[in-house]
Amino acid sequence: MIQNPILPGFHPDPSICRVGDDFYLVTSSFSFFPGVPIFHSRDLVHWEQLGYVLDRKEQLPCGYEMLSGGIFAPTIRYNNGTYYMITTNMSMGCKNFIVTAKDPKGPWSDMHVIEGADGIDPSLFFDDDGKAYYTGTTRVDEADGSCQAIWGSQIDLDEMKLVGERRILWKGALAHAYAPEGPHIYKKDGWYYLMIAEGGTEHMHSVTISRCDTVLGAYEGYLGNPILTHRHLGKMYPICNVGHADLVELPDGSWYMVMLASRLMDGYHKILGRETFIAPVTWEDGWPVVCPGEGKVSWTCPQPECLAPWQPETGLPLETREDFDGGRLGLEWNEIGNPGDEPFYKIEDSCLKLKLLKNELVPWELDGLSANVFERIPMFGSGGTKVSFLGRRQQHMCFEAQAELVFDPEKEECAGMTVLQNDANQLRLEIRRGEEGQLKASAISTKTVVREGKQYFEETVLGSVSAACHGPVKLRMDGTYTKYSFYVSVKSGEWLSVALDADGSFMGSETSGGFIGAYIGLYAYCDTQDKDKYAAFDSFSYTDKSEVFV
Ligand code: 6LW
Repeated sequence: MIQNPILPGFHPDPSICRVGDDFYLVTSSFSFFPGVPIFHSRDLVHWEQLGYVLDRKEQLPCGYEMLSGGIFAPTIRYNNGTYYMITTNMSMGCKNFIVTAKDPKGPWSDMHVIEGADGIDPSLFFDDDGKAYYTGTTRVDEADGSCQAIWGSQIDLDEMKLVGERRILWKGALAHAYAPEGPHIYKKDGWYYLMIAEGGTEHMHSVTISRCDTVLGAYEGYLGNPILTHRHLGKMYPICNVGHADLVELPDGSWYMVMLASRLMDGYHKILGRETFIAPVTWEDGWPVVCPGEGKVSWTCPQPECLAPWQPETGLPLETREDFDGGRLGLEWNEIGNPGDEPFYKIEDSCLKLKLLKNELVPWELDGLSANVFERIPMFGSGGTKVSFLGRRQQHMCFEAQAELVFDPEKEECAGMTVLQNDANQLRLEIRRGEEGQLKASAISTKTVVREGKQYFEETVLGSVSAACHGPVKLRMDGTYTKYSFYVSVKSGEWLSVALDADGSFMGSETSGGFIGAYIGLYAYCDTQDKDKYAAFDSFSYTDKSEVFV
């Protein structure tokens, strides 16, 4: 059996390709660095993370301010000895670019920006005659206004240039389809199939398909569209937002689909963001049937019979226990925005040391701006300053995170642990120097509220405790569905509660907007200036407690 989600936690817009017995899968990463995580499997059941496609600063210009900027949906394809990853960097002004590699583990090339390729969600298709094609999204003018559509063009991958005429291929299955996007072309039995997502990436998401006998012709929609959606299942069905998919053919001619979907917690809350799921596909009368006999994505699906059992050496970075004894961080750790020239963290003396930078974890510069993420992204370019944050995805409904902090803060300095969603939707356990010189731990929530189309940040202190000591101090966060509890300990074994069962439901994408899922992170800053001083974390652990905290 394959267990869904195959990539738990924030892993949206999956794209998959098969090369012989090996499957490779990439997902979107927005403003997190390194970008575009790449996964490998040989049986579609077990997955390992190979690394990241964009792991050099030159490949990922983006700022720390806009978590939902940066890298949108990637596509991975293989042709004739070369792997191609094509995607959009929104923080570069919506530029589409390709990187290539001979080995999916890397190194991947520098960016090749495709001039004249507008829109998001680029994909590549290699035809049998050796020609390659680009597809993406664009806007077209219609008699009754402009609408989004899927366009295509031949592309010369030696020159990394679009060639020939550019054509509108399809506008989606519905008469006025909302957000036709995420296109991929496949060829089967002489037909070109164009599969896309429609309905927007939240509850109304869906997968639709069309076909044509020429690659850049006018595609005709399938009468049975959508071929997959969960929007008709209502908001009680525990897997929702199903859409943005990619297909892969197995060696025996059977097919599977990977797609994004979100798991719900405590009602209709999507704190984990959009995750990667998988489902079997059959073909009937020349069209795909997804999850035959069931019509919806389930928690398990049959394992492909033609693939030999396989166990990866490393697997996915799901749980973390770090004493920071090694020289480098595990693959699960991400920072926000381009790393720049000056490292803001170091691993030294068996500690992770975060520099006290002036940028706060709450990007106050976004307070009062448009609530529309697409209007905000262009306001912040491709980077500059940093925020001192390192985090990993929240991948489980219930978890416990702990860190040991060795830090003697001066008045305007702080460090802590956070669960962070889009921009200013976050809960923090923050350590500062109190008025009387004691150490003070506070649990703080920052939430975005929208008024008249603008977003405003509201910050609330949920609880505080003080201790007459200079550290070290242990921090603990327990997440139980939408509730988060915060504790500190200055004596071994004794936990003091700072805030219990704080409401985290506002962090779900259904209210917080944007495209991210929750991260559990460590951070440090100084209110007044960048300082050449570090907050040291001696250990960090993130543990799945789904079986325990129920
Ligand atoms: C992505 C678009 C989408 O580019 O959301 O779900 C956007 N689909 O295809 C960001 O992930």
